[in-house]
Amino acid sequence: MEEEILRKIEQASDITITAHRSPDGDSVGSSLALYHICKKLGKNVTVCFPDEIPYFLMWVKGAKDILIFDNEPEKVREKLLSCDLLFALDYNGSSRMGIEMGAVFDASSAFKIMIDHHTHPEQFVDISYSFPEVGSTSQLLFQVLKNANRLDLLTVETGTAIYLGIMTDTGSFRFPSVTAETHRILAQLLEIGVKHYEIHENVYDTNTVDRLKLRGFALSEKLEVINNEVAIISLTQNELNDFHYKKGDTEGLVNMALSVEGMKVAAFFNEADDYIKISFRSKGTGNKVNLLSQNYFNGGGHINAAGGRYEGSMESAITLFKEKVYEFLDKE
Ligand SMILES: [Mn+2]
Repeated sequence: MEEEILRKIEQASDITITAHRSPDGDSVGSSLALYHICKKLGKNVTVCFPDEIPYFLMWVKGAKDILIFDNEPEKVREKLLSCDLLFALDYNGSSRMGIEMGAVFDASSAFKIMIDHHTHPEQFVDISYSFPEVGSTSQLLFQVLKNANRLDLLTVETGTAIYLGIMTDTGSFRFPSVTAETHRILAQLLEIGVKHYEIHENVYDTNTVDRLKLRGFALSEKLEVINNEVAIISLTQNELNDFHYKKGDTEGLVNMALSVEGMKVAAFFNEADDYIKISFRSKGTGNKVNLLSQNYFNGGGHINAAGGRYEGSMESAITLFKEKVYEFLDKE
């Protein structure tokens, strides 16, 4: 299948790459890695995202050229409809881009290829390259190159983007999804000149004073631990406004909650315009937050990292979580 994917790229003249809403390190990393690969093959290629990229990923080469549907819907619509090859990276159903952009994707007559690692892919593409057991889409992209015998296409830019995606989707190489193969790939990336320390610095050492204070407030005033195994942090619109919240400021807070000794699950509740946005994290293979989110919070994801949304008040969202979370915990 990998050779076929490469063949499709080589046959195409105009390629568009899409990823899910709320871009993260893996969607940005895999999209821009593929973007550089297509460019190296001499293709006309554009990356189109539904909404804006968080500030801590803007340094990735090519990020500034990404078209954003929320800002320029007509341009993005035109790209999706006029290209002859359309990629869906790091998501597995067109609704993950939002209803409007998803509808444009479905309406496009381009040949469609999905490369993704989320469970239960929908049938919305011509080639479905789906590996739910692999930790990141960026790792899958490396796998595509390797199995198609095209590692010659790997450059420092491509390798940097792949490293970024693997790093952010594995909690810096610590989730159970990390395998010996993941480390072999990382080693190969370092061998071609990827500077891992710069990637870590660019992503994790970019705080503003407001952001640090918001995080301090969240941890000292809003962290709740239940039964020594479940941790919750919630932030309302007013609280976010007090610290001049900018997109990305609460990134990773849920992992800090999970870092309390003994925690099996952590949840972060974030009041958005007209709903509550929730991030779930867990440890081990028996605490399945993807199922919790699928069943009660209109979302999904992976066993150890999932997202969801709740229509209603913050209080009722937290109450529902406290009621249902134990159904999804390891019973030992
Ligand atoms: Mn991913």
